[in-house]
Amino acid sequence: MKIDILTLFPEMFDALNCSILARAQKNNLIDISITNIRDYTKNKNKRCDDYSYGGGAGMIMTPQPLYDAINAVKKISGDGYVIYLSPKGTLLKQGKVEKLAKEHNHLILVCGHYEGIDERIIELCVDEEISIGDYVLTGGELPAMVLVDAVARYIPNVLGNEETTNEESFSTNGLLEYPQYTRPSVFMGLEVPQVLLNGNHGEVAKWREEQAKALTSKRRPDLLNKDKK
Ligand code: 4H7
Repeated sequence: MKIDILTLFPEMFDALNCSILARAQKNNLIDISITNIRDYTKNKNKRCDDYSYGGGAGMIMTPQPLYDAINAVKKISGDGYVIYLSPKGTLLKQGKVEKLAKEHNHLILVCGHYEGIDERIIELCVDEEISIGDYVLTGGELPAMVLVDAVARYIPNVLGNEETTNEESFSTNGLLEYPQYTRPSVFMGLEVPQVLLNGNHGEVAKWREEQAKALTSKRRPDLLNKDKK
């Protein structure tokens, strides 16, 4: 999977060079390129923002450098699915993450900053507008990293054996995860539930399922009897 990220703040993406995503890049399972939108401006002062037509506080990202940057990265693979991260987008869910990972081999993520981008870029270039949640951020960079991380987990061999995804929240059963414990068996006077120490796999599976169901109905009843798309 090829992922191009277009941003005015490329340094933020150093965070992708850690842990599982660093290993996935080293193993050529994902190829992440960060493009500084400012490198494409034809403005003599390298400005990439301008005032809003109609007035109002805050600056808008100017269309020319974005248009040229998007078309430049599209040329590399001949194509690419362009996603704009914005609070106005469709809410990102696990089902969408899976679909993006399986249906595309080149994603182009456009990160807006300030008050966002000129609407004509959305009209001309953007295939899909996605929000990672109902809260406001200073830029689309963190949402882009969230999307990269979530998508990468569906790319074959990105997760090692120890990290596989089968029983986790949302992935198979749409429930929240059961509580987990490791050594020691008593910590600060708190004991690990006895059923987990007995070595009875059937009992363990039953307990975990009960815990997952109880937690989900208490905390996220909206997830019960609901498809994940
Ligand atoms: C694009 C358009 C995404 C990017 C508008 C981005 C939350 C999310 C941004 C904006 C984001 C999300 C403009 C929204 C200024 C906030 C005060 C950057 N915030 N801005 N507004 N939920 N912010 O995915």
